Formats: sequence, structure tokens, C-alpha cells
Amino acid sequence: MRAWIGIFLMLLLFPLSGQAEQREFSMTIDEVAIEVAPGFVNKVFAFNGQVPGPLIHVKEGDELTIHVTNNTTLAHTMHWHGVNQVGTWHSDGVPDVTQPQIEPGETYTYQFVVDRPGSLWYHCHVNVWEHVATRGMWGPLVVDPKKPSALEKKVTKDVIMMMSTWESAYADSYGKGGGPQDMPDFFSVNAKAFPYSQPVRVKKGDVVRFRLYGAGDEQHQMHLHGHDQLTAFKDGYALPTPYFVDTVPVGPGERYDEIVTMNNPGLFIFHDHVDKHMSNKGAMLGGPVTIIEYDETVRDDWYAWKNKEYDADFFYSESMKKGYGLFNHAPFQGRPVDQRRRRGQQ
Ligand SMILES: [Cu+2]
Repeated sequence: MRAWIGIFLMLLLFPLSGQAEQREFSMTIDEVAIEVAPGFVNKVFAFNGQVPGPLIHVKEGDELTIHVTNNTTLAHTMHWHGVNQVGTWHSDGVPDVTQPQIEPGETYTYQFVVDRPGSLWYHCHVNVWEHVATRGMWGPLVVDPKKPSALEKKVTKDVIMMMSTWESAYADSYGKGGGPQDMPDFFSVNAKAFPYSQPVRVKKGDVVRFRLYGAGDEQHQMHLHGHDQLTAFKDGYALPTPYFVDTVPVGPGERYDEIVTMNNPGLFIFHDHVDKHMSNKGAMLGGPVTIIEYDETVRDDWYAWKNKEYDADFFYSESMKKGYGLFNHAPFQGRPVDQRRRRGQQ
């Protein structure tokens, strides 16, 4: 009798709808070339052929099974940054520590529970200084909480911004670059530098959750004009006392979630305040730049992005509305690299 009462109480406390789901995904790693800035093409190792990698959007407590197939000519692994891998350390993705490298042609299966919510991400853990810092091996893993806070419930739009670095000296040379003596000279948001980046379109009254990621090798000082940024999460963790800033430092590996109430119609830039980062190899204006465009604001003829072709899912805002799953984004796809030619050159 007592056991039945216990089961009844558990069902009351943990309704079936809130139970963890099992989700299975497959990803490839491919050799493609992407155009980061006008005239600047970088060869990358790309998850599902795109940079950023596909959005993985799941719920706290879900059990994930992810098959990763390496179609490239070098070895890789996958690290799930922010997942603690409790009891599943073989899925932590550190080569020669938790698994052998995934060699060309091989598949490795990762299985784990996403044990905490927030803006997590995934990246390669082999030769990180090249593969992550200059070859685009990163993507977002967004884990919704079982119980969203009052602040999170106010959010009307998610905007995922992954800042990163590039080295044009090695753009064409797989296996090189990323060393501490090397100098990044292109900088981007979601692998595009201004003017190839995209605006964030909002309407007055929106509450935007900017999920800022440091996916490259330098710290980005992200400054939003015209609005207060409420820093509410660090590395996915809810801060006990959220605080307002106008510039947030996002270093390598870090994530900050900024909650912004859109209450000031106009056109406002959101940019990196490190001067070097605001150029494309020294030519101003470039780098990780977006512009907040209110729907109700009239664009003047002289506006830099007046005739820009708009990509509504550039920041995965549309994909984030579609529920749970893995979401590719075709405009992030690169051009396949000819591997036969590459092997012949080496
Ligand atoms: Cu790699």
C-alpha cells in the first residue's frame, strides 16, 4: 500500500509529459570551403558541411545518441562542452584520454544525458588550436530547462551568435595554423564577417535572448547600442543576481546569455569593441557585426544594409521556434573541397 502511495506521489510530482526523451542524431564532418568575408575563402572541417554546425536543441534530462562520421582526411573527436558526462566519460571527446581519435572514414557514437540546461556547445577536441580556432569545428547545443524561470518565459526571440577567429595565412592549408605565434586576421559572427553577416529583425516589445559564444581564439567585447543588456546566464548557468552591462566580454569557450527588451525603435549596431576585430584583415569595417533592425523603422537610402538579402534563420531564431531536434541551415553550407587534389599536393 505504502509503495502505491509513493508511486502516486511521484507521478504527481513528475508528470509523464516532463519525462526525458531519447533522441538520436547523425552528423558528418566534411571538407568544404566557406566564404567568410568578401574575397576571403577558408577551408574548414564542417559538421554536416556547414559552419556553424547544425543547431542541436534538446531538453534537460534527454538521452542523446549521436553518430559522428569523419569524411575528412584528418582525425577528429567531438566534445560536448558543458555536459558533465556523469557515468559516460567515454563520450567526453578528448583524444587519447576518453577515446581514440575518429580516423578518416570512421564513425564514433556518443551517448549521454544532457544533465544541465543552458547555452552549451560542441566542438572538436583534436588539434583544437587549428580545428576549433580556424577551421570552424563548432556548433550550438541548446538545452531547455525542465522548469524555465519567469525571466526566460518572457523571451520572444532567441538569437545565437558564435564569435570566432580566422587566419588567412593558412586558410588553404589543412594541418597548419592556429599556433600561439600566428595572428588571426579575420573575425566573424556565425562564420560571416561584415558585410556578409546579417541583421537581427525585431519589433517593439520583443524580449530577445542573445546567446553569445566565444568559439574562436580571442576575447570579443560585445557592445550593443541603444539598449541595456541584462547578463542573466554565464556558461549556461543562471546567475543568482543578473546584472546590466553595455559591453560583455566573451572569451574563448565562454557563453553569456543577454536578455534585452526591445524598447527603442531604430537601427542599432551590436559589435565587437576590439578595434582589430572590426576589420577584415585591417580593412574597416568588418568583423562580428550585426544591426538590430526594428520592423517599424524606415531604412534610409544611405543605410548600408538597405538592400540586403535577409536570412531569417542566420542566428537560428526560426529553428529555435520549431521544438526539439537537429537543425541544419543550408546557407551555412560550404563548397566541397576536392580531396583527390589535396592528397596529390601533399
Ligand atoms: Cu578536429
